[in-house]
Amino acid sequence: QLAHLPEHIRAKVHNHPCYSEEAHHHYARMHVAVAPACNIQCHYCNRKYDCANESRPGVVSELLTPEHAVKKVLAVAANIPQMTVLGIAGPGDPLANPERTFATFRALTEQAPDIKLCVSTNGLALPEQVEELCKHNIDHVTITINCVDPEVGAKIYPWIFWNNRRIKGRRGARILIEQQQKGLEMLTERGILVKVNSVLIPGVNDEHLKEVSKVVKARGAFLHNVMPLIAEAEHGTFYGVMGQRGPTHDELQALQDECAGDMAMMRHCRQCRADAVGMLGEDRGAEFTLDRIEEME
Ligand code: CLF
Ligand code: SF4
Repeated sequence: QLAHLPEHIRAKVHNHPCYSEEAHHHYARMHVAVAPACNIQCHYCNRKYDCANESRPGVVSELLTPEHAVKKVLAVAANIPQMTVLGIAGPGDPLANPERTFATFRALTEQAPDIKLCVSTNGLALPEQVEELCKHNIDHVTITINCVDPEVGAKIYPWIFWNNRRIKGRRGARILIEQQQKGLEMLTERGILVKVNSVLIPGVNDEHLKEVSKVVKARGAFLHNVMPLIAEAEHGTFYGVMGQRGPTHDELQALQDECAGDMAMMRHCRQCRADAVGMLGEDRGAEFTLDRIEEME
């Protein structure tokens, strides 16, 4: 799977469990939930739970300060030698919490320079943060891109928070789409590997995602991860309450196959929690609560 890649890219992905299918059998990742705020609203999100752009909706992660996050990473690294990647993916949007996110990255660059840093964002604040991301030596960024057409976007995003104002409907969606595409281009120009996550929402963006795949590939995205919408009424999201269904397994696979003509597809995503620890699909978070870490010290 990696053999066709140039050496410098292989070096970046060979031990990243999300960017390489092969690597996820051997290497682990962890997330620290340091980023509570968000700057947009998605119809599949309820703020009580983790950011559903990258994480499993319906779970509540333990919010950490950057200091506690660093402690936790060092404790996990000492106990799980396969842990190669530290990601920040919530519970809100990491780039809507730049102080907390970058304080964590800064401390880890100093104290654990071998751990790869990874971040996942809705993209709204991305262009203004690209230089800062480069300073922290981040090679992997995920942007959740569910549409490239504001008409479709208005059915997914009721509003965004932009220049201290709430902007609704198509106008908001247009700004979000422009920021995502600009951010994607800026990152790929700088050699950062960008994974695009798309949430498949039947009847809303299912037909449209093939176009999304083409557009992001043309802008240099490395990998496309089409994830199923998980909408349960009890999660209290707009979609959940409106009875919007998620895709069937066959629908998801069919769309991944159709997009695959255009670019590499990720098919082993486990929709991790914003505080996940361990191999993909594994959750060892309970072994590394703050109480336990203090006992270890
Ligand atoms: Fe985390 Fe995401 Fe980085 Fe991976 S998860 S920030 S790229 S280190 Fe991976 Fe989990 Fe799927 Fe995300 S399996 S939800 S794709
Ligand atoms: Fe929720 Fe994440 Fe969307 Fe923000 S970006 S509204 S946290 S799903």
